[in-house]
Amino acid sequence: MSKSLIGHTIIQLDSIDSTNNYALIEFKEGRISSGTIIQAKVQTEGKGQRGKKWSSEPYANLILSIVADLKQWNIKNIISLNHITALAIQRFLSQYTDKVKIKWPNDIMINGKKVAGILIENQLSSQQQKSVIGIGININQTSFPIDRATSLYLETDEIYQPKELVFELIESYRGVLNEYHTKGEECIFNSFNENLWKRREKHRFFIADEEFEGEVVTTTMQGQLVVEVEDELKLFLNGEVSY
Ligand code: BT5
Repeated sequence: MSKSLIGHTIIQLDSIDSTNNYALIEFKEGRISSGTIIQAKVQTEGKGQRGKKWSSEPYANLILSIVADLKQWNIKNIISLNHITALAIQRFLSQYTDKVKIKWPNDIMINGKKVAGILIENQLSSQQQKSVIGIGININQTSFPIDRATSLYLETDEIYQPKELVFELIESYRGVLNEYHTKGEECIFNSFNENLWKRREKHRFFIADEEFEGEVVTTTMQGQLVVEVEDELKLFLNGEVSY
């Protein structure tokens, strides 16, 4: 059933400012249907969360956006899209290397370094629930202008073809979507939490300049991170704490 939900159409672009921007416009105008994937070889103005940037060397990496009509995908809570996407990437990368973890709220880490990021942008109204799921995965890039970044190549010593890997990512995504539909949102939510980076490990957290030690316990269906600090559970919203 889920085969038709995602990846029935893949549009390959040579160069674009942002696959998310392109997908948002095309989806809004009705020129592409739910499940279509926009992949780019070069992205010049990649977006991260809250005005941040995603930088990706030309031709080296997986840069794509998936458009989804949440009614067609039968997704009840929009946060599940986050869980499904993170797990799909985590499982896809775990075919090549271990220690792949999900760093709340939207990063994928290998050995403590960021290998992938997710940017979900929604067009919600009473009539429609459309989402654009942007995914950037570092594949063959060898050096980064930022700390704590890595690629599949750096972790496995092998070069990959992003054009071929996209099919494996789609397979992984279909598997997780299918699990969501057969086993339910709680099962996906639990898997997301089981794979959290630094879960039940002592770690340093920051709120602006204030530093404290704590342990990631879980996340909530409202999207908060639950951290145990000196025997107390504290809840943080996206952007409130860094670690
Ligand atoms: C993200 O934001 O991680 C979301 C990234 C989503 C990128 C995809 S690519 C296809 C689609 N089209 C778009 O325009 N975007 C999506 P955030 O959690 O805010 O992280 C951004 C931060 O990650 C930056 O401020 C850098 O510190 C770091 N960063 C930037 N490029 C990176 C890279 N290639 N690898 C690792 N870290 C990176």
